[in-house]
Amino acid sequence: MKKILVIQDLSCVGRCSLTVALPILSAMGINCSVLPSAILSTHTGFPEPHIRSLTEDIVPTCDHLVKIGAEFDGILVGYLSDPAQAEAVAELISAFDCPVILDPAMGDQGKLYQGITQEHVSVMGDLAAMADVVLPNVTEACLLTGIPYQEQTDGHMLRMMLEKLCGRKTETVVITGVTPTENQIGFVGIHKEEGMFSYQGERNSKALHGTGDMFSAVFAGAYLQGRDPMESAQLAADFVKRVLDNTPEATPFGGEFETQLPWLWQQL
Ligand code: PXL
Repeated sequence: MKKILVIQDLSCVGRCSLTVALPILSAMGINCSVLPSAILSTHTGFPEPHIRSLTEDIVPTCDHLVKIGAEFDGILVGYLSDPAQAEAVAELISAFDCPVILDPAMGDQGKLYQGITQEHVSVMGDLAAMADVVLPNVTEACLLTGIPYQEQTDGHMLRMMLEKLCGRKTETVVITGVTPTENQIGFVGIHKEEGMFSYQGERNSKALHGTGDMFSAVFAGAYLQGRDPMESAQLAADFVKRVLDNTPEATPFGGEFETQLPWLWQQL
């Protein structure tokens, strides 16, 4: 059985990060270990969440995992609550010899999430350069490349961002939430050797917290099960679409992904 370590916050209420990644990866038949980077009462889409940062616990936890001989087939890194966490995570990544998938969760629809600073954007950029796969949305791709955000992206802008983010270590980049027309949504990606790929479907106009976390979890599960980046991203996009279609109302409590886990299981 494949083993993954997921490093993200644990938000008590409001589906996102670990409360999404753990059930999804388990349903995909992956042994999912977790390292909570912070504990929040809710994600930051609710006003004034209580936040306990676990930055100081990341390196000692990592040391203990190394000591007991823990090994992983992949590491998935998502939302981090402060810039110092990115440095601790960089240290952890160096201690394990396995592919790293990074979802540089920092913002959406042209805006930073509550509490994310320019320093955070800068250290996330350093972390992105250490990752094998980077999965930003359009906003995060703009932040990481310094290209001004625009909702309606064009092919030239997307290619420029993909090429900038694809680097010495990074061999795959997938930019999510690309809207070529008002009624379409999808992703564009690049693989260092295979070149560019893209996928579009009908857009569901609901905007829900946590859908990026669902995308990265499904992508990571499929990728660890041996699917190529295009297939992994396609499964992730189809899953998110099903969640949006099957969630009656967009609320900060997030998308009803639980009902779609049997479908996900059947795809593998
Ligand atoms: O879905 C991204 C995310 C994850 N975790 C926390 C968040 C957000 C987005 O707002 O606040 C705590």
